[in-house]
Order: sequence, then structure tokens, then C-alpha cells
Amino acid sequence: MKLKPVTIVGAVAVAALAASVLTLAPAIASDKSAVTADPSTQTLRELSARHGLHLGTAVDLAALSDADDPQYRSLVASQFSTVTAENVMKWDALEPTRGTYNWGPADELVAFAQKNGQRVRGHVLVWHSQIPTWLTQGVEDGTITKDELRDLLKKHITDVVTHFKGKIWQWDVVNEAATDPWDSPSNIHYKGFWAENLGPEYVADSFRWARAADSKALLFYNDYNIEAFGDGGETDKTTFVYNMVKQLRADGVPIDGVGSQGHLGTQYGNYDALQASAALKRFTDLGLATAFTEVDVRSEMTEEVKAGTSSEVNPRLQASAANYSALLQACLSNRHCLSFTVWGFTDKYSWIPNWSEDKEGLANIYDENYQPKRAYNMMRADLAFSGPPSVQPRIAQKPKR
Ligand code: 9MR
Repeated sequence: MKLKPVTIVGAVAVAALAASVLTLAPAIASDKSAVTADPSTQTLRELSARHGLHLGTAVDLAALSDADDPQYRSLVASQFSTVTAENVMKWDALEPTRGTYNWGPADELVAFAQKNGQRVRGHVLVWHSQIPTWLTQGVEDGTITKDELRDLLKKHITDVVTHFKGKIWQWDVVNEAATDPWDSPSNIHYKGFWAENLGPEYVADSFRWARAADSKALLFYNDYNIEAFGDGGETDKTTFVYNMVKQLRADGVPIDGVGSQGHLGTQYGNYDALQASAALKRFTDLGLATAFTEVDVRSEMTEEVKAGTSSEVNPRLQASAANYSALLQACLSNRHCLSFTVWGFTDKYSWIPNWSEDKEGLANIYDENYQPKRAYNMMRADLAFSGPPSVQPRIAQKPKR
């Protein structure tokens, strides 16, 4: 995936806090004991419970099962109330060989979540990336026809949703279906393996198949760079996604929510809390729930940063924290924003260095040694020092017919 911001619509800085949606009024709580406790001793999980908000993390299954790293496991359990499989529920992980499912690691995560009273976000049913080679090769060499491909997609969704039926709170049904403005042509359009082979109808079909397999899970469309609206024109990805989900709703397609990933970088302009809040509102005015699903805020790793030069590192930590805060405040401001998930919580296991060839890093809320960073404390402050009238408890979303 390429990630690069398109629209620089405003600086996120400490100013985001000034224009904050927070108030200092006492919180209305879903959990009263959480309100009376001292916030400085409370976890993200406890503080978010005040608002009925689920605070989540993506989980790296190798780290979770590493006996030499008990801290990873214990922080997943203590700090978070929802988990997402970073990779083990993707098609290539679940069905590496045609017809043979490998449920083990994904089942392990679900069992861990159940043991720790956590909800599970299912990620991901349909994406152009991380699909098995037998599938892409079969299409390429013609041994899988287009009709068969559609049947295979239906079977995949049905099998996976049925396997996890009753255990998944929100499913990312379709992920990243839209192009970016830096693609050619620059007007936003459907992209990738599924659109190229099945046409854009695959999106509606996928939601219908998922609903048929589990009538209770909330079904989400999930994408990046949709944290705020741009100019509303042909190259505005958020507008494209908005029009797409509006049309799906109008057509009676069972979509319940939009997931905004939130992969940001401190080298870009990004958004303030009010811009992100306004975007959530437009989606929720359509009758949809929202969630931030993959939040991390990376920075450029110059030689000075790598050497730990504090005058270079500190502004990055501060800017990263301000971005986490802007998105969290936006989520808090909207009663239909059900969960806020970070894409991994420690720099120890972040996908960013690998993807950026070590040019970027520092994206998570704990450092590589599990020391909480500014972002962690800023998030806790946002959760602790917020309440009515701007921040009200969540309103549960019911699956649409
Ligand atoms: O974090 C995931 C990383 O470990 C994988 O190598 C990568 C493969 O594309 O996918 C990462 O997760 C992606 C998520 O599933 C969808 N949105 C973008 C995430 C970051 O690329």
C-alpha cells in the first residue's frame, strides 16, 4: 500500500487541543467506578469505558504467542477492549492452499479476546492485497474463469464469516476499494484485483454475502486517507467513498459502518479534530456507524533521529501525539464512532520500518521497550478530561437489514 496524504488542509499542532471538543465537565459514565478513579492510574481500556468507547489494537500473532515476550500479551489484555488480527484473518493466511483452511492462529486470537473480555474486529474479507497465489495465478493463467472467481469470493466470505459467527463485532468486509489521487488517472475510481476482474458490483455482493452468513455482525467498509473531506471534486477520495456508501445504503445493501484507518505521518499537514469530526458526522448522518480502525502516526527517520538527538526526536513525538489526539477527539465527539483501534501499540512490532525500508518509524504509542510515549498519555488525557455536552456515551449500532 502506498500512503501519502493528498490534501494538506490544516496543521495539526498543539493548536488542535485549543480548538478542542473537550470540556472539563465530569463525564457521564457507562462505568461509574471508572470515573471516580484517578485517571493517571487508569488504562486506556478503563478510561475509554467511560464513554462506552472500545479502544483497540491490531495484534501480531507471533508476538502474542512469544513466550519470551510476556509484556506484549499483558499489555494487549490490560490496555485494550477490542482486538484486530493484523494479518491472520487475511485470505492468504486462512487458505494458503485451495480448499484447506488454517484457522489456528485466528482462533487463538479470538480465544484470547474472549478470555480477556474483549471484542473482535474481523479484518479482512475482501482486499486486493494478501490474497493467495493459487487464486491470482489461476485467474492469470485462465484456469479460474470470472464466473468461478465470483463463486470463490462468495464461498470465501461465507466460509470465513460462518466460521467466526457470533464472535466478531465488526467485520471489515471490503478494504481499500478506491484509488488515490496520485494514481493515474487521478480521478478517484475503483481499483485492484476484484474491481478489475468482477467490476465494482463485487462491493455490494460482498456485503450481501457477509450479512447472509452472520446477521448480527456489523459490516464495515474500510479505507485510508478518508479522515477529512477535501474539495469535493473528482480527486477527493473521501467524497468518492462517501458517494459510494451513500449509494450502497440507497440500494439497500447491508452496510453498517465506515472505518477510517488513520495511517498518518508527522511530515504531512494532516487534520485537526474539528475537521475529522466533521467528516465522521457526514458519514453518520447517512445512518452509518464509524470507527478509526488502524491508527498510527509515523515520522521520518533522519540520521539525527536514529541517533536519538532529542531536539529532533521530541518534536516528532509531540506531533505524533497531537495527531493521535485529533483523531481520538473526533471519535469522542461523535456518538456513532464505536471504536478507536491503533495499528499495533509498540514500535517493537510496527509494520512501518519494514514497509518504508527504515526511512520512517516511531509510529506507535509505546516505544520499542514498552515505555509509554506522549501519544499514550495524550490519549489518556483526552479520554479522562472529556464529557458532556460535547462528548456523550456511544449509541450502539444495530445491523441493517
Ligand atoms: O500491518 C500489516 C503488515 O504486517 C502487512 O505486511 C501488510 C501487507 O500489506 O498489511 C499491513 O496491514 C494493512 C492492513 O491490513 C490494511 N490497511 C493498511 C495496513 C498497513 O499496510
